[in-house]
Amino acid sequence: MSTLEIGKTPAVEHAPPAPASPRTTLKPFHARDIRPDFPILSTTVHGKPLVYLDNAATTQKQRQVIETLDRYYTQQNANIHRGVYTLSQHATDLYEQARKKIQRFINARDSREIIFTRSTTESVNLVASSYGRSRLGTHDEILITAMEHHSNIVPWQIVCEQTGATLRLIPMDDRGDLLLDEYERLLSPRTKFISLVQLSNSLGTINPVQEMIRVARQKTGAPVLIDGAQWVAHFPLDVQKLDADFYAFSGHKLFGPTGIGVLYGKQSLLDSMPPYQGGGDMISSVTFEKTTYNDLPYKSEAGTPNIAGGIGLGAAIDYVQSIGLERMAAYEHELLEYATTRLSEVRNLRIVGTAREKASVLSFVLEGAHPIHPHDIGTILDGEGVAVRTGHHCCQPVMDRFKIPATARASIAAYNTKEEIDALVDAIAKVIEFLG
Ligand code: ALA
Repeated sequence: MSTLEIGKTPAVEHAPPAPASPRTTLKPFHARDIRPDFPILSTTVHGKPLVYLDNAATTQKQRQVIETLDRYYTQQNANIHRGVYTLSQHATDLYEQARKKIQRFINARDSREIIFTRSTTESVNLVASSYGRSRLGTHDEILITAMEHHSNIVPWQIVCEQTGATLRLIPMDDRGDLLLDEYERLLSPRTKFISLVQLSNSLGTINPVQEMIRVARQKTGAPVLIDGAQWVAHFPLDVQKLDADFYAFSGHKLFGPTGIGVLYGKQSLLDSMPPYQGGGDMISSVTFEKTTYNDLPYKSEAGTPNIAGGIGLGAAIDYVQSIGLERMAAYEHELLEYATTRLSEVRNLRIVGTAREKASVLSFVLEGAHPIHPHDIGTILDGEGVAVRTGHHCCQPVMDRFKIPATARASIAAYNTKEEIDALVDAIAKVIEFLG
Protein backbone atom coordinates (compact mmCIF):
# COMPACT_ATOMS: atom_id res chain seq x y z
CA MET A 1 0.00 0.00 0.00
CA SER A 2 1.33 3.44 -0.77
CA THR A 3 1.79 5.74 2.22
CA LEU A 4 -0.66 8.07 0.60
CA GLU A 5 -3.47 5.56 0.75
CA ILE A 6 -3.38 5.36 4.50
CA GLY A 7 -5.23 8.52 5.45
CA LYS A 8 -8.86 7.47 5.35
CA THR A 9 -10.18 10.46 7.15
CA PRO A 10 -11.80 13.43 5.41
CA ALA A 11 -10.34 15.66 8.14
CA VAL A 12 -6.87 15.67 6.54
CA GLU A 13 -6.23 16.46 2.91
CA HIS A 14 -3.49 14.52 1.17
CA ALA A 15 -1.81 15.01 -2.12
CA PRO A 16 -2.63 12.36 -4.73
CA PRO A 17 -0.20 9.48 -5.09
CA ALA A 18 2.67 10.13 -7.46
CA PRO A 19 2.02 8.48 -10.85
CA ALA A 20 3.83 5.21 -11.52
CA SER A 21 7.16 5.95 -13.11
CA PRO A 22 7.42 5.32 -16.87
CA ARG A 23 11.12 4.74 -16.31
CA THR A 24 10.47 1.16 -15.34
CA THR A 25 9.95 0.37 -19.01
CA LEU A 26 13.16 2.09 -20.16
CA LYS A 27 16.11 -0.24 -20.68
CA PRO A 28 18.98 0.02 -20.33
CA PHE A 29 19.13 2.62 -17.61
CA HIS A 30 20.85 5.95 -18.24
CA ALA A 31 21.48 8.82 -15.84
CA ARG A 32 19.64 11.24 -18.11
CA ASP A 33 16.44 9.36 -17.28
CA ILE A 34 16.61 10.41 -13.64
CA ARG A 35 18.67 13.61 -13.52
CA PRO A 36 15.63 15.89 -13.87
CA ASP A 37 14.27 14.33 -10.67
CA PHE A 38 17.16 15.85 -8.69
CA PRO A 39 16.73 19.65 -8.71
CA ILE A 40 20.18 20.39 -7.29
CA LEU A 41 21.88 18.71 -10.25
CA SER A 42 20.87 21.56 -12.55
CA THR A 43 22.35 24.26 -10.31
CA THR A 44 25.71 26.00 -10.75
CA VAL A 45 28.70 26.55 -8.46
CA HIS A 46 31.09 29.44 -9.15
CA GLY A 47 29.22 29.93 -12.42
CA LYS A 48 29.92 26.34 -13.53
CA PRO A 49 27.41 23.51 -13.74
CA LEU A 50 27.55 21.47 -10.53
CA VAL A 51 29.34 18.15 -11.03
CA TYR A 52 28.46 16.33 -7.84
CA LEU A 53 30.88 13.49 -7.16
CA ASP A 54 30.68 13.20 -3.37
CA ASN A 55 27.97 10.59 -3.20
CA ALA A 56 29.81 8.46 -0.66
CA ALA A 57 29.44 11.38 1.77
CA THR A 58 25.80 11.95 0.95
CA THR A 59 23.55 11.58 -2.07
CA GLN A 60 21.33 14.27 -3.54
CA LYS A 61 17.58 14.17 -3.03
CA GLN A 62 14.94 13.69 -5.66
CA ARG A 63 11.66 15.56 -5.86
CA GLN A 64 9.62 12.66 -4.49
CA VAL A 65 11.56 12.78 -1.21
CA ILE A 66 11.52 16.58 -1.04
CA GLU A 67 7.77 16.65 -1.71
CA THR A 68 7.16 13.92 0.86
CA LEU A 69 8.96 15.98 3.52
CA ASP A 70 7.10 19.12 2.45
CA ARG A 71 3.76 17.32 2.58
CA TYR A 72 4.56 15.82 5.95
CA TYR A 73 5.33 19.17 7.54
CA THR A 74 2.56 21.10 5.80
CA GLN A 75 -0.25 18.53 6.18
CA GLN A 76 0.65 15.56 8.36
CA ASN A 77 2.92 16.60 11.23
CA ALA A 78 2.11 15.18 14.68
CA ASN A 79 3.91 13.07 17.23
CA ILE A 80 3.50 9.33 16.72
CA HIS A 81 2.47 6.39 18.89
CA ARG A 82 0.98 8.87 21.36
CA GLY A 83 -2.20 10.49 20.12
CA VAL A 84 -5.76 9.25 19.64
CA TYR A 85 -6.45 12.15 17.33
CA THR A 86 -6.55 11.72 13.57
CA LEU A 87 -3.40 13.59 12.69
CA SER A 88 -1.30 11.60 15.15
CA GLN A 89 -2.73 8.29 14.03
CA HIS A 90 -2.12 9.16 10.42
CA ALA A 91 1.50 10.19 11.09
CA THR A 92 1.94 6.91 12.98
CA ASP A 93 0.57 4.97 10.01
CA LEU A 94 2.93 6.73 7.61
CA TYR A 95 5.94 6.06 9.83
CA GLU A 96 5.07 2.40 10.34
CA GLN A 97 4.41 1.98 6.63
CA ALA A 98 7.93 3.28 6.01
CA ARG A 99 9.26 0.64 8.41
CA LYS A 100 7.47 -2.04 6.39
CA LYS A 101 8.89 -0.67 3.14
CA ILE A 102 12.39 -0.97 4.60
CA GLN A 103 11.62 -4.51 5.75
CA ARG A 104 10.62 -5.49 2.20
CA PHE A 105 13.50 -3.54 0.65
CA ILE A 106 16.11 -5.54 2.59
CA ASN A 107 13.99 -8.71 2.85
CA ALA A 108 13.89 -8.85 6.64
CA ARG A 109 11.62 -11.52 8.04
CA ASP A 110 9.62 -9.15 10.21
CA SER A 111 9.18 -5.38 10.51
CA ARG A 112 10.01 -5.68 14.23
CA GLU A 113 13.56 -6.35 13.09
CA ILE A 114 13.81 -2.82 11.67
CA ILE A 115 15.03 -0.28 14.22
CA PHE A 116 15.07 3.38 13.26
CA THR A 117 18.22 5.21 14.35
CA ARG A 118 19.85 8.50 13.40
CA SER A 119 22.52 7.00 11.16
CA THR A 120 24.74 4.04 10.39
CA THR A 121 26.99 5.35 13.14
CA GLU A 122 24.21 5.22 15.70
CA SER A 123 23.20 1.75 14.51
CA VAL A 124 26.71 0.43 15.14
CA ASN A 125 26.87 2.24 18.47
CA LEU A 126 23.55 0.69 19.48
CA VAL A 127 24.88 -2.82 18.93
CA ALA A 128 28.30 -2.10 20.39
CA SER A 129 26.81 -0.52 23.47
CA SER A 130 23.91 -2.88 24.04
CA TYR A 131 25.22 -6.25 22.85
CA GLY A 132 28.91 -5.51 23.32
CA ARG A 133 28.82 -4.21 26.86
CA SER A 134 26.42 -6.86 28.12
CA ARG A 135 28.01 -9.90 26.47
CA LEU A 136 31.74 -9.35 26.04
CA GLY A 137 34.50 -9.82 28.58
CA THR A 138 38.22 -9.98 29.16
CA HIS A 139 39.10 -12.99 27.05
CA ASP A 140 36.88 -12.11 24.11
CA GLU A 141 37.87 -10.78 20.72
CA ILE A 142 36.07 -8.47 18.33
CA LEU A 143 37.07 -8.78 14.69
CA ILE A 144 36.87 -5.90 12.20
CA THR A 145 38.61 -5.20 8.89
CA ALA A 146 41.56 -2.88 8.34
CA MET A 147 39.41 -0.72 6.06
CA GLU A 148 36.64 0.23 8.48
CA HIS A 149 35.19 3.70 8.77
CA HIS A 150 35.86 5.26 12.19
CA SER A 151 32.20 4.54 12.97
CA ASN A 152 32.95 0.83 12.89
CA ILE A 153 36.17 1.15 14.87
CA VAL A 154 35.63 3.60 17.71
CA PRO A 155 32.41 2.07 19.14
CA TRP A 156 34.27 -1.25 19.43
CA GLN A 157 37.31 0.41 21.00
CA ILE A 158 34.98 1.90 23.61
CA VAL A 159 33.52 -1.57 24.27
CA CYS A 160 37.02 -2.98 24.58
CA GLU A 161 37.93 -0.31 27.13
CA GLN A 162 34.79 -1.07 29.11
CA THR A 163 34.90 -4.87 28.98
CA GLY A 164 38.54 -5.78 28.56
CA ALA A 165 37.86 -7.41 25.19
CA THR A 166 40.47 -7.15 22.41
CA LEU A 167 40.00 -5.66 18.95
CA ARG A 168 41.56 -7.75 16.16
CA LEU A 169 42.07 -6.64 12.55
CA ILE A 170 41.64 -8.48 9.28
CA PRO A 171 44.49 -7.09 7.16
CA MET A 172 44.35 -6.09 3.50
CA ASP A 173 46.85 -6.06 0.66
CA ASP A 174 48.16 -3.12 -1.35
CA ARG A 175 45.17 -3.22 -3.68
CA GLY A 176 42.69 -2.99 -0.81
CA ASP A 177 41.60 -6.63 -0.91
CA LEU A 178 41.13 -8.35 2.44
CA LEU A 179 43.49 -11.21 3.22
CA LEU A 180 40.87 -13.89 3.63
CA ASP A 181 43.33 -16.55 4.75
CA GLU A 182 44.26 -14.23 7.60
CA TYR A 183 40.58 -13.79 8.37
CA GLU A 184 40.12 -17.54 8.72
CA ARG A 185 43.22 -17.75 10.86
CA LEU A 186 41.91 -15.01 13.17
CA LEU A 187 38.59 -16.77 13.74
CA SER A 188 38.67 -18.74 16.97
CA PRO A 189 36.48 -19.64 19.93
CA ARG A 190 37.60 -16.31 21.42
CA THR A 191 35.98 -14.41 18.56
CA LYS A 192 32.76 -13.10 20.09
CA PHE A 193 31.75 -10.41 17.61
CA ILE A 194 32.54 -9.63 13.96
CA SER A 195 31.80 -6.29 12.30
CA LEU A 196 32.55 -5.89 8.59
CA VAL A 197 32.16 -3.15 6.01
CA GLN A 198 30.50 -4.37 2.81
CA LEU A 199 31.66 -1.57 0.49
CA SER A 200 34.58 0.58 1.61
CA ASN A 201 33.93 4.32 1.56
CA SER A 202 37.61 5.17 1.11
CA LEU A 203 38.77 2.46 -1.31
CA GLY A 204 35.64 1.19 -3.03
CA THR A 205 36.47 -2.43 -2.16
CA ILE A 206 33.53 -4.81 -2.16
CA ASN A 207 34.13 -7.38 0.56
CA PRO A 208 32.76 -10.93 0.15
CA VAL A 209 30.70 -10.60 3.31
CA GLN A 210 28.28 -13.41 2.50
CA GLU A 211 31.14 -15.87 2.26
CA MET A 212 32.79 -14.34 5.32
CA ILE A 213 29.61 -14.84 7.34
CA ARG A 214 29.40 -18.45 6.14
CA VAL A 215 32.98 -19.11 7.27
CA ALA A 216 32.36 -17.36 10.59
CA ARG A 217 29.39 -19.67 11.23
CA GLN A 218 31.62 -22.72 10.81
CA LYS A 219 34.27 -21.51 13.20
CA THR A 220 32.55 -19.39 15.83
CA GLY A 221 29.17 -18.57 17.29
CA ALA A 222 29.94 -14.86 16.96
CA PRO A 223 27.22 -12.60 15.59
CA VAL A 224 28.18 -10.61 12.49
CA LEU A 225 27.27 -6.98 11.86
CA ILE A 226 27.55 -5.59 8.34
CA ASP A 227 28.16 -1.87 7.79
CA GLY A 228 26.15 -1.32 4.62
CA ALA A 229 26.27 2.50 4.56
CA GLN A 230 27.80 2.55 1.08
CA TRP A 231 26.14 -0.59 -0.22
CA VAL A 232 22.45 0.15 -0.14
CA ALA A 233 22.37 2.87 -2.81
CA HIS A 234 24.23 0.69 -5.29
CA PHE A 235 23.15 -2.94 -4.96
CA PRO A 236 20.13 -4.95 -3.86
CA LEU A 237 20.22 -6.32 -0.34
CA ASP A 238 18.71 -9.50 1.09
CA VAL A 239 19.60 -9.77 4.78
CA GLN A 240 18.19 -13.29 5.05
CA LYS A 241 20.28 -14.57 2.15
CA LEU A 242 23.30 -12.77 3.56
CA ASP A 243 22.52 -14.29 6.98
CA ALA A 244 23.78 -11.12 8.68
CA ASP A 245 22.87 -10.87 12.35
CA PHE A 246 22.87 -7.08 12.18
CA TYR A 247 22.93 -4.72 9.20
CA ALA A 248 23.41 -0.95 9.48
CA PHE A 249 22.73 1.77 6.92
CA SER A 250 21.73 5.42 6.57
CA GLY A 251 18.91 7.14 4.71
CA HIS A 252 20.95 10.01 3.34
CA LYS A 253 23.26 7.81 1.29
CA LEU A 254 20.20 6.24 -0.31
CA PHE A 255 18.78 9.50 -1.73
CA GLY A 256 16.79 9.93 1.50
CA PRO A 257 16.94 12.54 4.27
CA THR A 258 19.78 13.03 6.73
CA GLY A 259 19.27 12.12 10.38
CA ILE A 260 17.59 8.79 9.75
CA GLY A 261 19.32 5.43 9.83
CA VAL A 262 18.37 1.79 10.12
CA LEU A 263 19.55 -1.08 12.21
CA TYR A 264 18.34 -4.49 11.08
CA GLY A 265 18.80 -7.20 13.66
CA LYS A 266 17.63 -10.78 13.94
CA GLN A 267 14.67 -10.73 16.25
CA SER A 268 16.05 -13.25 18.74
CA LEU A 269 19.20 -11.16 19.17
CA LEU A 270 17.41 -7.83 19.44
CA ASP A 271 14.98 -9.36 21.92
CA SER A 272 17.78 -10.60 24.12
CA MET A 273 19.67 -7.30 24.22
CA PRO A 274 19.29 -4.69 26.97
CA PRO A 275 17.91 -1.31 25.86
CA TYR A 276 20.37 1.13 24.34
CA GLN A 277 18.69 4.29 25.62
CA GLY A 278 15.90 4.89 28.12
CA GLY A 279 12.94 7.21 27.71
CA GLY A 280 9.68 7.61 25.85
CA ASP A 281 8.35 4.83 23.60
CA MET A 282 10.77 2.17 24.84
CA ILE A 283 8.85 1.47 28.04
CA SER A 284 5.89 -0.71 28.84
CA SER A 285 5.40 0.62 32.37
CA VAL A 286 7.39 2.82 34.72
CA THR A 287 7.37 3.14 38.48
CA PHE A 288 10.17 4.49 40.63
CA GLU A 289 10.80 0.91 41.71
CA LYS A 290 10.85 -0.81 38.33
CA THR A 291 10.47 -0.21 34.61
CA THR A 292 9.40 -2.83 32.12
CA TYR A 293 10.27 -2.47 28.48
CA ASN A 294 8.20 -2.27 25.33
CA ASP A 295 8.28 -4.92 22.61
CA LEU A 296 10.45 -4.66 19.52
CA PRO A 297 11.07 -2.47 17.66
CA TYR A 298 10.04 0.21 20.16
CA LYS A 299 12.23 -1.18 22.93
CA SER A 300 15.18 0.09 20.92
CA GLU A 301 13.70 3.48 19.98
CA ALA A 302 13.70 5.90 22.90
CA GLY A 303 12.39 9.44 22.43
CA THR A 304 10.50 11.15 19.62
CA PRO A 305 12.12 9.85 16.44
CA ASN A 306 12.88 11.56 13.15
CA ILE A 307 9.35 11.00 11.89
CA ALA A 308 9.67 12.98 8.68
CA GLY A 309 13.03 11.35 8.04
CA GLY A 310 11.58 7.85 8.32
CA ILE A 311 8.71 8.67 6.00
CA GLY A 312 11.11 10.43 3.61
CA LEU A 313 13.34 7.34 3.60
CA GLY A 314 10.28 5.31 2.61
CA ALA A 315 9.80 7.67 -0.35
CA ALA A 316 13.46 7.26 -1.33
CA ILE A 317 13.05 3.49 -1.29
CA ASP A 318 9.95 3.77 -3.48
CA TYR A 319 12.05 5.80 -5.87
CA VAL A 320 15.00 3.43 -6.22
CA GLN A 321 12.63 0.49 -6.52
CA SER A 322 10.78 2.23 -9.35
CA ILE A 323 14.10 2.35 -11.22
CA GLY A 324 15.60 -0.95 -10.10
CA LEU A 325 18.90 -1.27 -8.26
CA GLU A 326 20.18 -3.94 -10.67
CA ARG A 327 19.80 -1.55 -13.59
CA MET A 328 21.47 1.24 -11.65
CA ALA A 329 24.32 -1.06 -10.62
CA ALA A 330 25.03 -2.13 -14.21
CA TYR A 331 25.16 1.49 -15.33
CA GLU A 332 27.37 2.53 -12.40
CA HIS A 333 29.77 -0.31 -13.12
CA GLU A 334 30.22 0.96 -16.67
CA LEU A 335 30.69 4.50 -15.37
CA LEU A 336 33.28 3.39 -12.81
CA GLU A 337 35.24 1.56 -15.51
CA TYR A 338 35.13 4.65 -17.70
CA ALA A 339 36.28 6.86 -14.82
CA THR A 340 39.05 4.44 -13.86
CA THR A 341 40.36 4.43 -17.44
CA ARG A 342 40.19 8.20 -17.78
CA LEU A 343 41.86 8.87 -14.42
CA SER A 344 44.56 6.28 -15.11
CA GLU A 345 45.56 8.33 -18.16
CA VAL A 346 46.32 11.41 -16.03
CA ARG A 347 50.04 11.90 -15.50
CA ASN A 348 51.19 11.31 -11.91
CA LEU A 349 47.72 10.32 -10.75
CA ARG A 350 47.62 7.17 -8.64
CA ILE A 351 44.38 5.49 -7.75
CA VAL A 352 44.34 4.28 -4.14
CA GLY A 353 42.19 1.18 -3.91
CA THR A 354 42.32 -1.17 -6.88
CA ALA A 355 40.53 -4.17 -5.44
CA ARG A 356 39.31 -6.94 -7.74
CA GLU A 357 35.70 -6.15 -6.85
CA LYS A 358 35.04 -2.44 -6.62
CA ALA A 359 32.17 -0.01 -6.78
CA SER A 360 31.39 3.67 -6.81
CA VAL A 361 34.55 5.09 -5.20
CA LEU A 362 37.69 6.46 -6.83
CA SER A 363 40.27 7.68 -4.34
CA PHE A 364 43.39 9.19 -5.84
CA VAL A 365 46.55 11.16 -5.15
CA LEU A 366 48.66 13.35 -7.43
CA GLU A 367 52.32 12.45 -7.04
CA GLY A 368 55.43 13.16 -9.13
CA ALA A 369 58.18 15.70 -8.51
CA HIS A 370 55.65 18.09 -6.92
CA PRO A 371 52.98 16.08 -5.12
CA ILE A 372 49.77 18.08 -4.75
CA HIS A 373 47.90 17.95 -1.46
CA PRO A 374 44.36 16.57 -1.81
CA HIS A 375 42.88 19.69 -0.17
CA ASP A 376 44.45 21.81 -2.91
CA ILE A 377 43.04 19.42 -5.49
CA GLY A 378 39.60 19.75 -3.92
CA THR A 379 39.75 23.54 -3.80
CA ILE A 380 40.67 23.89 -7.46
CA LEU A 381 38.08 21.30 -8.50
CA ASP A 382 35.47 23.25 -6.56
CA GLY A 383 36.34 26.34 -8.60
CA GLU A 384 35.45 24.28 -11.67
CA GLY A 385 32.12 23.23 -10.16
CA VAL A 386 33.35 19.72 -9.31
CA ALA A 387 32.51 18.53 -5.78
CA VAL A 388 34.72 15.74 -4.39
CA ARG A 389 35.70 14.91 -0.84
CA THR A 390 39.31 15.32 0.24
CA GLY A 391 40.95 14.15 3.44
CA HIS A 392 40.99 10.87 5.32
CA HIS A 393 37.31 10.06 4.73
CA CYS A 394 36.88 9.06 8.39
CA CYS A 395 39.38 6.27 7.71
CA GLN A 396 42.67 7.41 9.20
CA PRO A 397 43.95 3.82 9.63
CA VAL A 398 43.40 3.26 5.89
CA MET A 399 45.52 6.33 5.12
CA ASP A 400 48.20 5.02 7.50
CA ARG A 401 48.08 1.62 5.77
CA PHE A 402 48.75 3.25 2.41
CA LYS A 403 51.26 5.71 3.94
CA ILE A 404 49.44 8.79 2.70
CA PRO A 405 47.89 11.64 4.69
CA ALA A 406 44.78 11.92 2.55
CA THR A 407 43.23 11.32 -0.84
CA ALA A 408 40.88 13.13 -3.18
CA ARG A 409 37.82 10.98 -3.67
CA ALA A 410 35.30 11.01 -6.48
CA SER A 411 32.31 8.85 -5.65
CA ILE A 412 29.55 8.21 -8.14
CA ALA A 413 25.82 7.64 -8.05
CA ALA A 414 23.40 6.52 -10.72
CA TYR A 415 22.71 10.10 -11.78
CA ASN A 416 26.32 10.80 -12.75
CA THR A 417 27.39 10.80 -16.40
CA LYS A 418 30.47 10.21 -18.53
CA GLU A 419 30.41 13.93 -19.34
CA GLU A 420 30.80 14.63 -15.62
CA ILE A 421 33.77 12.27 -15.45
CA ASP A 422 35.26 14.19 -18.38
CA ALA A 423 34.66 17.44 -16.46
CA LEU A 424 36.49 15.91 -13.47
CA VAL A 425 39.46 14.92 -15.63
CA ASP A 426 39.57 18.37 -17.26
CA ALA A 427 39.49 20.02 -13.83
CA ILE A 428 42.34 17.76 -12.64
CA ALA A 429 44.33 18.89 -15.67
CA LYS A 430 43.89 22.46 -14.40
CA VAL A 431 45.12 21.41 -10.94
CA ILE A 432 48.26 20.00 -12.54
CA GLU A 433 48.66 23.08 -14.72
CA PHE A 434 48.48 25.42 -11.68
CA LEU A 435 50.31 23.34 -9.06
CA GLY A 436 52.03 20.39 -10.71
N1 ALA B 1 31.16 8.28 5.58
C1 ALA B 1 30.96 9.38 4.70
C2 ALA B 1 32.05 9.50 3.68
O1 ALA B 1 32.68 8.54 3.37
C3 ALA B 1 30.65 10.65 5.39
O2 ALA B 1 32.28 10.58 3.17
